[in-house]
Amino acid sequence: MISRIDLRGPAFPEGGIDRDLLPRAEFDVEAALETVRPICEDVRHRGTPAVIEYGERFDGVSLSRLRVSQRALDEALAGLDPEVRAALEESVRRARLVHREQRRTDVTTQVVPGGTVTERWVPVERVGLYVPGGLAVYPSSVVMNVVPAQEAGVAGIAVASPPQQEFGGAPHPTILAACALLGVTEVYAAGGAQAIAMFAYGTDECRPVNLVTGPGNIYVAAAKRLLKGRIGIDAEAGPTEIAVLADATADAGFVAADLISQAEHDPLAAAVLVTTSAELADAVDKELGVQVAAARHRERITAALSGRQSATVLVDTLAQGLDVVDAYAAEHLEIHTEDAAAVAARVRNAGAVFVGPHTPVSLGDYCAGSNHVLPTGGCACHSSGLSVQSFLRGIHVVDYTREALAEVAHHVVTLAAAEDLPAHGAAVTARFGRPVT
Ligand code: HSO
Ligand code: ZN
Repeated sequence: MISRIDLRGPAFPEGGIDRDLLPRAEFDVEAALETVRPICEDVRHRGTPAVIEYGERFDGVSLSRLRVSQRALDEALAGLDPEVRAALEESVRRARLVHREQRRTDVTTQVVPGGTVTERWVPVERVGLYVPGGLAVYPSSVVMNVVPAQEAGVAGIAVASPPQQEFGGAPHPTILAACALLGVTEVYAAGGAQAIAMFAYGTDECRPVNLVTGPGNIYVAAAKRLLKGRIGIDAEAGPTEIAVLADATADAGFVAADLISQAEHDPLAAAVLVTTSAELADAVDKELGVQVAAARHRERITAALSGRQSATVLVDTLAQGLDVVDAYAAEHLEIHTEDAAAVAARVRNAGAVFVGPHTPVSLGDYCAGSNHVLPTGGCACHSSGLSVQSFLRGIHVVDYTREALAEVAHHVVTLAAAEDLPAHGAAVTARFGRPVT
């Protein structure tokens, strides 16, 4: 079901691994840009009626307003299964523990006597959090977006999630309940590119936001790319990915279960096993055969595992395995090896690392305390997952006295002259009424 790439022996590219050699889902955001451009423009000019019309066209619902009433939020929470509520509460509690530690304190550096730079951390004023509602419904993503925003001190938090035919055009009730549980009161029944445009440009119902976070489908990703600059974005999340680095000590049943767990998200999801043990690879194949056949979503799991984005990669050594997983830069990386913690410490590129046999990705998806909004598509080599930091800006507050300025003035004048920007130098010398060099 899952294809093999054999990099053992001389096949291993010693000069470094070209990341294009490795499997990756087809996720052509560029192509989707042309589809979303007119939608975003339309929302920009016509506002709410345009968002409602796209909801009719794409989600098959007809709404008179997008904002979900407080009553609907309260009712959703009241109707939430108590077990789901308890699980969400535990998820929130653990996420808060971790994210609270990420808060930044302002730091003042005295550069010279009388000259200081303070880095002040200021939350973004207003954010739009997107919660998808396609193949699956993710109240857990509400937690993963809202908790860091709240811990960062964001004052205005708006959530958008696609309207569901089944629920009279409201977002899924568990999404609404999760919002209510977290104290989020501003929720919109809007999905796709039109939701991102609504956040970016604002409408009569929804004031524009400064930053949009959260995963979504390719149209959401394309709208984020298009509107980036006007708004900040976290990342253009693509299909989910799991990589597993395993040696002969790994439990094939666990590895197969974890590969399947992420393949369950999407026919485009990627599952990559990198191993030093051909025996383990065979055992995992066997387990996949058994476990997939019994899985509820076996169709999309099979599509994901047999797609060109998934593979088993055979290597000779763990060091080579680490090179492969670093080149791949997976959203999620599990380590199933001897001394897994030491191996994990050597990983350079991954959205999140899950250490040892008892730390499956699905724990992190819900209840580890870590965040599950993570960089996909190889972006883990330059970006981090969602955190409190995603919702903060560091502002340098620079404060120099006359004496401190005088002391360095000649250097400023010299550098300004070197860049042929004498007015820059003059702005300094003006303070002293005489040349400073
Ligand atoms: N694994 C997904 C997140 C998720 N899983 C939500 C279950 N629900 C992307 O990290
Ligand atoms: Zn998941």
